[in-house]
Formats: sequence, C-alpha cells, structure tokens
Amino acid sequence: MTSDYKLIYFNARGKAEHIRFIFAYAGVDYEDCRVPKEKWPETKKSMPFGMVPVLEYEGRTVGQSNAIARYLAKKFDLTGRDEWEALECDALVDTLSDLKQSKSQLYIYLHIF
Ligand SMILES: N[C@@H](CCC(=O)N[C@@H](CS)C(=O)NCC(=O)O)C(=O)O
Repeated sequence: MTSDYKLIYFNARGKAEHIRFIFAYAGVDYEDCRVPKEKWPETKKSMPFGMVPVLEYEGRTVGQSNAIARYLAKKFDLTGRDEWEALECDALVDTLSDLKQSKSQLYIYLHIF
C-alpha cells in the first residue's frame, strides 16, 4: 500500500526530523524518501527553490520545513486546545530556530576564528 504523503530529505535529522516526529506522533503513514548524496545534484533540479525538505501530497509539492510542520500539525489536530496554545506552539518553533541559529554561529566562530 502506498501512503498519501511523501517527505523528501537527506538521510539526516536536520530540518526534517520534527516533520517525521509529527507523522510518528499522529500515527500517519508517509513515504520517508531520503535522497542519497550522489543523487542530490539531479534531484535538486526538481525541488522548489532547489532545497529540501519537501512534502508531496495529492499531486502537489511544497518546501519550507516549518510551514510543512505547521500544516501537518493543523491537519492532525496537534496545535493545542485553543489559539493561545497554537501561539505557544509557534513560539516554541521560533525559539528552537533561534537556538539552532546561535549553535551554528557558535560552530562557525569556533572553527573559523
Ligand atoms: N528555510 C528552508 C531551508 C531549507 C534548507 O536549508 N535545506 C538544505 C538542507 S538543510 C538544502 O536543501 N541544502 C541543499 C542545497 O541547498 O543544495 C527550510 O526550513 O526548509
């Protein structure tokens, strides 16, 4: 049986793992397509903005990890009990992005300077 959803990313956690968590938590089947490094240059040409993660669903394709995560969270009723809790979910996502940003800035600083 094929699943309705296809998530395309590399064989890494990176910007796709929170989307995989949403599928797992919701118990929804999806195709976890992990592009091997050697196939990336060819695959990149057909990805929106040449980047992944990408979600395919019902013949449509979209990129942007957090937009995909929010869309699925809404569909699977994982955005909290009310608008305030939905806001708290969004705030948590943005805080995690800030933390990742600071981590990569620290990594660059430690390895370049
Ligand atoms: N804002 C985008 C960024 C996506 C992004 O940076 N994807 C990287 C992997 S983490 C990528 O596709 N890199 C390969 C390339 O640019 O060729 C998102 O959150 O989905």
